[in-house]
Amino acid sequence: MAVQDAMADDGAFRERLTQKSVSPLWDVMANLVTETPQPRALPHVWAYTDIQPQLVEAGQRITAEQAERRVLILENPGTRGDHTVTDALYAGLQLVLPGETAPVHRHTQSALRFVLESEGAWTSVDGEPVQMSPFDLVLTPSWRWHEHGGAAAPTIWLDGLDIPIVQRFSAGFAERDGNVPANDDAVSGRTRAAYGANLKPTIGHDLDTDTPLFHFPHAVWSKSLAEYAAKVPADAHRGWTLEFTNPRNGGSVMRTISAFVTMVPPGMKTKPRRQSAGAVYAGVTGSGTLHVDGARFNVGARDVAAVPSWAALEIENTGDVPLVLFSYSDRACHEKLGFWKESLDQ
Ligand code: GTQ
Repeated sequence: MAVQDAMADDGAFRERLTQKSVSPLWDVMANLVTETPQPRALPHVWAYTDIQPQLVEAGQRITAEQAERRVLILENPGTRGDHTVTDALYAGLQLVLPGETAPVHRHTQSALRFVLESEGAWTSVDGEPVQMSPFDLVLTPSWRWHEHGGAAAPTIWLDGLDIPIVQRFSAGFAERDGNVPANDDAVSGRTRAAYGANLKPTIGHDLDTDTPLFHFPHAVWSKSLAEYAAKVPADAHRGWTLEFTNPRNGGSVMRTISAFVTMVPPGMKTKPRRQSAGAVYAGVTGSGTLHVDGARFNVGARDVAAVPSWAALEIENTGDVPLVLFSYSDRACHEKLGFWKESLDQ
C-alpha cells in the first residue's frame, strides 16, 4: 500500500495531528518545493483609460487629507484582496488635486513614484522638495519622511512599494505625527548637486544605505537611453535596458526594489526571457504587445502590466515609434538573498 493511501485511511491520526498543531509534509511537499516558481499572481494589464476615470471619481469622493493617500490599489486578479500586483510587490495609482497635500509620514516600506500626469506637483523627502514632471522617477526609500503636493492640474502617478515583503516579515513601522525633525540640509536641489553627475561628497559617506539621489527626471534618463541605443545594437532578449542605480554603491535603486527603463525599436519582438523576479511595467511612449507565456497584452503610454515570476516575456513593438517602458521588480531582493535566476530562450 502506498504511503499516502495508508495515511488517508487513518482519519483519527490526522485529527490528532491537527489538534496538536502539526501537519504532514508529504501532503504538500510538491507544492512547497517546486521545480520552478509557481506564482499566484497572473499576468495582467490595467489600461490607463479604464482606471484614470475611477481615480478622478475618487477625487470627488474623498480628499487626500482624509484618505492619507488617495490611491486605487492595482489588485492582481490571481490574488484579489491581497493588495499585491505580483506575489511580492504592491502597485497603486495615486491622485493629488491642485492645492492638496498628502500629509507627511514615514514608514519601513520603500516606495517609488513613476509620474503619469503632472504640472508642477512636488514630493519632498526629508524636507527636500523636487518637482514631478511626467515620467520622472521619484523615490522615497525606507524610513524617510515624505509628503506630496498638487499644483496646477490633477497629478497622477504609479506607486510601487515593497508592502507585501515588509508584511511577510511583519517588519512594518510607521510614524504619522507632525514631529518631523527640522532638516537644515533640506535645500531644493541639494542631492542632485551632490550626487547627480557621477561625483559624490567625500564626507557623510555610507555604502550601506539607500540612494541619496531620489529624483531621476525623464529629461535625463530618456536622453541616456536614446544615446545608448544610438551606440550599441539592441539585445535580442532585452532591447535596450538600463537600470537606475544608487550612486553610492552602483547597486539597485532601493534595497528591496530594482527599477529599469527599456526601449524596443519599431519592428522588433524580443526573444522569450524568464526571470525569478516578479515585475511591473508601465508604458511611456509608443505602443506594443507584451507576450506573457504566450498570452497577449497590449500596452501604450501609462498602461500598467504585471509580469509574474518566471513567466516567459516577449516585448513586441507594434507601432512605428520606439516603444519605451519603465519597470520595477523585486530583483534587488533576489540578488541579495541568492534567489536570482534568469533563462533566455533562443
Ligand atoms: O505615498 O506614502 O500607494 O504610504 C501606499 C502607501 C502610497 C505613500 C501608497 C503609502 C504611499
